Amino acid sequence: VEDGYDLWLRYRPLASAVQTRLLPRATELVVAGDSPTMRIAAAELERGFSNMLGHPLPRATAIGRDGAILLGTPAGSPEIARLGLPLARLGPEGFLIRSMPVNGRTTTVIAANSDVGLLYGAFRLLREVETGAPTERLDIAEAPKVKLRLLNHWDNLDRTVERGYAGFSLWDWHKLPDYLDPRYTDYARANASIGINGTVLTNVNANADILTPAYLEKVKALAAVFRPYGIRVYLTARFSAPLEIGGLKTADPLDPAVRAWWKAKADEIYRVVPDFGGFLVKANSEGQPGPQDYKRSHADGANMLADAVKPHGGIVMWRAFVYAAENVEDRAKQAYSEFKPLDGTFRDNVVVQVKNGAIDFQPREPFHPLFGAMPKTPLMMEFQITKEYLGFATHLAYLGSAWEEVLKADTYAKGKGSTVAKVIDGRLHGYRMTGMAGVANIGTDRNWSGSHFDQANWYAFGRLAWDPELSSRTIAEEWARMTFSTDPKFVRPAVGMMMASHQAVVDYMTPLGLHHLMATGHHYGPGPWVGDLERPDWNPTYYHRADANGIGFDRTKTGSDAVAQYAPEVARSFADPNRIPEKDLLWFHHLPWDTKMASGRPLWDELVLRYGRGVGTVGEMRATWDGLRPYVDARRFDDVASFLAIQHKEAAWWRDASVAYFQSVSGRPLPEGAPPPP
Ligand code: GCW
Repeated sequence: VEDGYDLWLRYRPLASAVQTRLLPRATELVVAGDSPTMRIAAAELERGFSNMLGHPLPRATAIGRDGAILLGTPAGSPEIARLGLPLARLGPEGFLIRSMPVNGRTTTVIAANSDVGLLYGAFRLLREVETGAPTERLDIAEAPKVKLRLLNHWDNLDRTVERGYAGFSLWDWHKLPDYLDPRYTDYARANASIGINGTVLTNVNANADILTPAYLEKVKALAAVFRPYGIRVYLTARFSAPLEIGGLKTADPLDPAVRAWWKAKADEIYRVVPDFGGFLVKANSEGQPGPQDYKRSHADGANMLADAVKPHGGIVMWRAFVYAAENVEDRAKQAYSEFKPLDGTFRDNVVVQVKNGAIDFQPREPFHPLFGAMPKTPLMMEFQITKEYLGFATHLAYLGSAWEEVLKADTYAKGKGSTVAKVIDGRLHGYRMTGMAGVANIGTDRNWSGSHFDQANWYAFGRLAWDPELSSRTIAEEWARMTFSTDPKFVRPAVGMMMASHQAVVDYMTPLGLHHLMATGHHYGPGPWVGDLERPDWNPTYYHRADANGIGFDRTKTGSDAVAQYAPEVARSFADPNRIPEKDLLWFHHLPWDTKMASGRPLWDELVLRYGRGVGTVGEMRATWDGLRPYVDARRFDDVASFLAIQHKEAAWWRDASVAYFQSVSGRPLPEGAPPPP
């Protein structure tokens, strides 16, 4: 049965018409050279083509027939070197695919500067075929625009996954290092197919035990599985580890004994895993230990770890997601306040990892004010693939479009056109290191991501990390074609549904710039009323500030003045209720219920109708999916249909609870066209 395990790498048999067209271009495979990575690339081509063509792709040692596929690097093969292909500008991970005569035979050449480039090229050629692209005259040259393309697993050592909705952690620590679950290989393969080149195995709310010898042996075993797929392993470092596993009395980053401990720990790790990538650190945030416990700065902490891994070529990814209960400043301002003054003080092997928005992966957030504000410190993007605030695995929300919106946002840091994408790919400030991290949505569920459509978010993350300027629609099309069907009668409606899905969730959860209205703690379902009083910033009323007069968080001069953290052009437009895009309105403004909206309606009416619109869109998504039954296998069709039914029911729950609550505050009647109260 089709249970989703194969992800987008299904390689279903092609229609016979397509096969006849393709056959002359896939007659034999010549692999010029040998290495574990090349063997994987070759096996993938054999698996893909034989499944799609219905007959094996024979191996040959030299090109003897028209329609050969030739794979190799100029360094490893004189035959490839002789072709004189323009590979220099493709870097260590790029590739070239070209239809050209070799030895007088029509050939598809996959060439690269490294073996992993060949693997990426092999996956790319297969994608062309799988998506039904014409393969007669190929001339593709590609290189990733971002260097670090990483998954962040919030996986605990007991195999629970923080904010994970797809089962338990894939890492079976108990059976490692001696038993290697074949799933580790499948995981590496799936990631390599979309260009992901690193994985942080452990939760940012870190457990120091991962750094003990017994666990490092297990990490070594995983690293060995991932290595030929071009994937490096990283770990989270608990800042207080010197106390917990080192027997020290302090973790002060300026203390010589602490510095020596981390240096020795890094040396030890690199003895076990020579190509270890480095550390990811969450410090002084949500109660985690950090340098501020010793009155030191984030730079002091990051630099100490950076010094420890530097001799081995390692890096430190230091998270900017910081906020503290004691801090009375608007939570949205805290990361900028703490990090902006540190610009230029970090070691050259430190990257600061910044969430897309200033609060916390809300259904929609304006871009984080740090982007564009730290020209001397490489910033990498952190997106959340797992849908903590977007209905977990059951609600369909394609995040490609949400991420595209952030990447296209203009920071104006160097005038118009200074997009977040250009910050991330390093062009704007000339960053020496570039990166994008995605908090993984992967677990032991058979379909990996908890739902079939959540696989699209893993896929889209990889594609955008490779090229932050890709269109999310194009990515959705690729994914839908590979995962389900190339039939335009399927692809068009399915992609339409995906592209509308994120806005639908925003509408029924947090329209018009509202945020953090989820039930406290688990974040599933509505809870705009008073929540966890332990900390004001865990309480939804802190964010919406609704009262009899109006709603929204005033972040202009008259309020927290968070707008001032943006470049003047952006700040001016955000600060002006008439210029700010309506989608961000209540993020920055507290407005009377009567405020006239673009539609001409008062804010109150608009808010209620947006809630209704979100539910309506989910209804349309269900109808669309119903019409796609002929193109989808029964199992996956039913899975998706059941989840859409859950989403529809819960979208109405969100609408009804939210409208009822806000009405209890505003005291206003429901506008015409609103559904009657339940
Ligand atoms: O989104 C919040 C989550 C926490 C998470 C934290 C973070 C890992 O609710 O579960 O902790 O962000 O990003 O550090």
